[in-house]
Amino acid sequence: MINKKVEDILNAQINKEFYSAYLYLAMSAYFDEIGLKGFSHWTKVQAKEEVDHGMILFDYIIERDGNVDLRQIESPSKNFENPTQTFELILEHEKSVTDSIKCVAELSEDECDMATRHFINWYITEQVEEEATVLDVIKMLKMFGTDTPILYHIDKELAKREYKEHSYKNK
Ligand code: OFO
Repeated sequence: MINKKVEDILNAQINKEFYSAYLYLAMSAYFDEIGLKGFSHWTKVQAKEEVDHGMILFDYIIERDGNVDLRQIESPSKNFENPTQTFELILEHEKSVTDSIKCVAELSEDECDMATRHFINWYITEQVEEEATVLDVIKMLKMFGTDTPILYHIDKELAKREYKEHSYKNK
């Protein structure tokens, strides 16, 4: 049986991952509205990955004989002004997710739940990758500018992103 404090923080993390999916979907809709199909695709793929992140936690809690507690998901922000500002919001958001993952690691260690401490390592690595990928896009937008022909090429680049399913068993 999983430690109750650890179970609680994992359930809170499920909520954050599903909120992330909502946020990326809101961004995907925004990019679609302004005609950036590649940006829209990229954020939609990310939304699917966020659902996977939530589901891995879900399956892990069940495997540890814990109780999954699905909490209310907040409405995502719709404060999107342009691609650069939106990607900066993504980076800010992912940094906050990284912080909450660190709290899961810290608590599981404090509670001597070494299985969860080990399990959460996958998320720590995933966050490094996510922040780096987002930063690459921001650098691209800042380096090349956002004139229409440039944006057109960046959009084509982002359209190439492929969805790779992650699950508890194949993460
Ligand atoms: Fe789940 O990594 Fe982003 O939020």
